[in-house]
Amino acid sequence: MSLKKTWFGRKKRIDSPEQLMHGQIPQHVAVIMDGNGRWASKRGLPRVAGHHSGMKNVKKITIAADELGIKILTLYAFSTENWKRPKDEVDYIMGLPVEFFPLEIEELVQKNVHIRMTGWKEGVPPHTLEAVENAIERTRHNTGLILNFAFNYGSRKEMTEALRGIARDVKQGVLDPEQIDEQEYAKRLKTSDLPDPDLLIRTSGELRISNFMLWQLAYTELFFTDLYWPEFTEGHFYEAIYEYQQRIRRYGGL
Ligand code: V0D
Repeated sequence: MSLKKTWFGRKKRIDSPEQLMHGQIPQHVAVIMDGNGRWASKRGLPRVAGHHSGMKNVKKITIAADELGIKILTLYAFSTENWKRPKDEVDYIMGLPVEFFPLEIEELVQKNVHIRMTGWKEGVPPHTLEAVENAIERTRHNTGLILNFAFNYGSRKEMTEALRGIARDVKQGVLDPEQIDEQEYAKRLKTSDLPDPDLLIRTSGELRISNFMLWQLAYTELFFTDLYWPEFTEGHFYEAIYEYQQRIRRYGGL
């Protein structure tokens, strides 16, 4: 059932994570968690019910990623463009970290998960920011999986700000234009201390990047599935990792 809904030909069902342990496990996996609203509409539920269901899936996939030995899981939770949605829906989404935090934090702390956030604080309601900052604080000293929420994030904004920083430094005479190289630029991005994603997963059948980590995804393997985020299970996640392993094995040593 889960297999026919993907874009790829020969699919293999992965029933247990052990089947993945013979191949390379990606260090950094990024996910565009798309299709929550459509999942709900399809079932005759309000769109916000989809976001709630999507939130529940965050923990499941986080734990699956941790158990596989993935080091960083970046989840695209809300883009700088998502503010254009109806106010009721935005308000509901902004309540999710408040709801997520007390429900999930104990288990995440105990599993040594380190929560962080990539994005801008501007425009985020104080109660939302407080919940997110609380989660970050509670897990600050954890050394396990990095659960990185891309929250109120947009890649062009990130790149434009990096460029402005470079321009300022040049103007002030502390940076010579000849010194500007990829490394100089990348260190001014919000993700400068993280390796680039090895694998990007996007759910719900859209075949776009949608202003997500445009610089960082330069060499990332892309995996698209028609499944909506709330129906994307651990099993589907394993299949995406398996697909990644086949690609790496095919092109890696040649
Ligand atoms: C909605 C599907 C968890 C995509 C997942 C406000 C969109 C559910 C969090 C979360 C969202 C973020 C930070 C944190 C704890 C939890 C979350 C948002 C949206 C954006 F510290 N799910 N989730 N945040 N959705």
